[in-house]
Amino acid sequence: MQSRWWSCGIRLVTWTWVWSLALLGVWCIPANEVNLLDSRSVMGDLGWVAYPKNGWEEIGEVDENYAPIHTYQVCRVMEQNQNNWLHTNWILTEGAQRVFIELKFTLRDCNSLPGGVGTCKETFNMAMKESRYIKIDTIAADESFTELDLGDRVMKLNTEVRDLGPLTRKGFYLAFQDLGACIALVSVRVFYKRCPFLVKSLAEFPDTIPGSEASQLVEVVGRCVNNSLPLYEPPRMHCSTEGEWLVPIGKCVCQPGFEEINGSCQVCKVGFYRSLLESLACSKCPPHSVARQMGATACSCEDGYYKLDSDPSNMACTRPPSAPRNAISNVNETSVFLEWSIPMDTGGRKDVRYNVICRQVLPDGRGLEECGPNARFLPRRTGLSNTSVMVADLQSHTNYSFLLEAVNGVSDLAKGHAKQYVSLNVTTNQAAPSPVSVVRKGHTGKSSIALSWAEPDRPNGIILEYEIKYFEKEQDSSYTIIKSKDTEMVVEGLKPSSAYIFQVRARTSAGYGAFSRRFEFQTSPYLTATSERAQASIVAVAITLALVLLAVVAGFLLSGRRCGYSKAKQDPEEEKMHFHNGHIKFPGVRTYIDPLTYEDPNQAVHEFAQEIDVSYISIERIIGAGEFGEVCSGPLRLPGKREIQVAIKTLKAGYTEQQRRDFLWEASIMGQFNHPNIIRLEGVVTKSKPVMIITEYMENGSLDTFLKKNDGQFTVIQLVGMLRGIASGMRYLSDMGYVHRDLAARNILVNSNLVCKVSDFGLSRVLEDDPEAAYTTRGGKIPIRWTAPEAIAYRKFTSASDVWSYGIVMWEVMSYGERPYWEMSNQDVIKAVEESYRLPGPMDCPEALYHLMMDCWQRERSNRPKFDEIVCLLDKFIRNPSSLKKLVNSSHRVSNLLVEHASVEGNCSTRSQTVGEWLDSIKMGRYTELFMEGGYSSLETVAQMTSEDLRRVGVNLAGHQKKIITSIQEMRVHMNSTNSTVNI
Ligand code: ACK
Repeated sequence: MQSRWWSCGIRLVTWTWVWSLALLGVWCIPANEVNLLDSRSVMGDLGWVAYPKNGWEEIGEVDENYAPIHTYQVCRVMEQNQNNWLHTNWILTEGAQRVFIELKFTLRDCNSLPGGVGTCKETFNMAMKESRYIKIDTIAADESFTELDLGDRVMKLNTEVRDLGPLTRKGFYLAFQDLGACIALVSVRVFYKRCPFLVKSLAEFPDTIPGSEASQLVEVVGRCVNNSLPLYEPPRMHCSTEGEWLVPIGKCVCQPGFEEINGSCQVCKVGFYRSLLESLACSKCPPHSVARQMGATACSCEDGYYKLDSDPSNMACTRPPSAPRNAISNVNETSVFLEWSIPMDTGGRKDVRYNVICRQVLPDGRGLEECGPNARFLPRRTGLSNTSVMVADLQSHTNYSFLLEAVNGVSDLAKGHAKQYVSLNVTTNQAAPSPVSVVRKGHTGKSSIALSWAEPDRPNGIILEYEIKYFEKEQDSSYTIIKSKDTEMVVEGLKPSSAYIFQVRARTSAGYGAFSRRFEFQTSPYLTATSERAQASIVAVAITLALVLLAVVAGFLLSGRRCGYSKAKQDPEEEKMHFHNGHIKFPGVRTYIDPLTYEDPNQAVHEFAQEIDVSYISIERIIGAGEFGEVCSGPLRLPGKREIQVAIKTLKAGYTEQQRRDFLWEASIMGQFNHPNIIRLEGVVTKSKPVMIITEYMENGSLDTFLKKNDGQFTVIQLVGMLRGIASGMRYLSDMGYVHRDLAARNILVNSNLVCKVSDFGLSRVLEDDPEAAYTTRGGKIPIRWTAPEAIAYRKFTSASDVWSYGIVMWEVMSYGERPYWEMSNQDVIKAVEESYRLPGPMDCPEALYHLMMDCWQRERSNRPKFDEIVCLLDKFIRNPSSLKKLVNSSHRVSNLLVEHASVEGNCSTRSQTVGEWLDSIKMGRYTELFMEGGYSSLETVAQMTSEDLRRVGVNLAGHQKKIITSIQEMRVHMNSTNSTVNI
């Protein structure tokens, strides 16, 4: 028998060539693995020690390239009580705390051995020693071989990998213990994984050895390559124990004056510049500007050309405009209507405005004099945006000289630039005098009333006489007219105690002006002389009071007129308040401006979006259908800029003006944002058809479809990385005072680096304008499932309602694009949410994330977390993935079950207490910081902690551990008593 088994051993050896290169695999190893030992690469004797000597034996073989194959075999299956050890040499760890051991071996199938082989084993043990031997694992073969296989010359080579850590010493031994199996150990490879040096987004990440824990991520802050800077935040990556770089956060960009070429920052050439961190490539200096040095961050204007600080850096330098052209006048009595054409040269700017200088030609060649304050300019004298003005209330029969001047934004900078005017000489006609504005009553007798009045404001010539028309009140079918050369007269022959109506008008050689308004005065009754005097003084007081009242009313009317005017024309202050939509504007914080505040929607579009010439865009393919037309993609080649891939939203033909406005509305909003997690607007095409909105291209399309396509493909940390991006974009929007209202995974776009960006800025206005539209959104679908209850009930849309929607997006992400509330009807969803039921935790969702979702779905909106808190918490999870280890309790994730909100939160008293308050209450407040850093930010997560977790967060004193654990146990009892799930 012995020789039979021995021959089996010999046959094993004989076939070793079969697993030469082909079986052992090619000699190259993955770039992120570093070998500490590879038995295949040792040229001489391995020098491993076998004990007892007749146990493991080394069979020296060579492969077809004559490279050594060190095979150790043992096959003492027929003998009882085998205990054969094989010890390796000392293996240096090179600083790795976690190593992997890859074994390749064959193992004989015991059943295939002839006769009852009672002692035969099909496993062996692997052990390691730092200070003493510890068993690593029992190794079994996936496939063992039989005599038959040997006959067929088929070797069933097994590969097993085990990981080992945390290691604490500089090195260790490995040992293999055979207890009576028939094994050939063909190769042993010990290696560790490291995240290899990487340059990503212009940041260098050094060779990094992962942490010792299996799921630990080591956060590494990247170093921006030469001539680059971090954008917003220092770039970070996370090195996993698998030696993979995960969750990129932040990035570097070339500093101004440099551009990114092949992963490094190259200086801008002469004639080129780069000013903004956000733009990528150096751009050619715009017209009329130069960059004489390399590395320019801006171009300077040629002589005679200027730039405003507020002009975009890619705008050409400009100059003041030439004079207006083709000026004509049209005289109507004492009004002149002036009209002109835009200047031949606008100076390269769109902000051309016009000023009118009005001068009266003095008689007898005495020169010119500025027009007095009486001349009225409609709409105004300076800063006219239209090419016409009405000048009214000039003097009649008078020569005027008007100078029309065009100015633009840089006119004030061009001090030495001679102003250019177009002049117009005009002679006014004679107009009738304007109406007398006030008629006053003087002494009143029982049959007479003394009247006086002022000359009309605009006599328009010499007043030849006044006509006074009067009649007894309510008897206006007959009246009397008397004339006066003066501005006073006594009307006599009146009835005592009677009310009379008086009106006065003036006459010049141009004719009569209009009558004044009606004035009512009363004659005196039959009275004694004294009482008549007393009466007169009372009347005088009354007149004074009436005049005061009149002045107040006139003032009120005038101010009312101003309001009306400014409302139409928008007073800048009023505009400002309106712009900010009720938000207080703090200096330095950019605020979203509602395009509704623009009277002309086109103006809003061009304020925030760059017009792109359609010839720079090529449409290559259709990627989807939007609400207004097709969505396409293709390259955008702007002159002097690098070609980029863009998405092109088109407005289908036959649109109405309202549809065009609604379509471009989104661009007016998107153009105001500049953040790595908000879709970037490149510009609009409005000057040709079809009208287009051009945005950056997002290779992976919308998040919901992307997740469904890649169900189960991402690590939790990758999903959290996506959620962090979305939260960061939303934090930016809420800081800007913008409420999204339609935050959902379908409105998030994903690029090739898995960066998520918030998009779709169209809905808010529809909801604003149309009360019905709360239930009929653009896609015909109601965003009820994503919308906070207060927004559904009474349209209270705030950043807090966006936080609710964010919670739903978290749920969509963690369930890989599942439809929230599945097939429940919208009405049922509203009802269930109202009754405090909430979505259950998705499958395999970390509990900490589910708690965050539940917090987003707090009924009381002030209790929901803010977006900056969400970003902060997600950052903590990423830094400390062990906080995501615990998955949601299965009772919270049964499909079609909703969860009662209170059940996850615990009762109100537990809920309202923070972790810090609880620790304070048991005098352990000093650990609050450590708990937060460890990801234990809610009492629900704390309630799951074990003593081991406590040690991990850094509670090392036994007495403190005991105190905290006791309190946690009490907390659990309390929570369990309120825990329930409900089927609806
Ligand atoms: O899920 P999708 O592929 O991503 O299909 C829709 C479609 O157009 C209609 O909206 C896709 N889409 C929209 N904007 C972009 C963009 N900026 N980059 C890539 N795809 C986009 C969206």
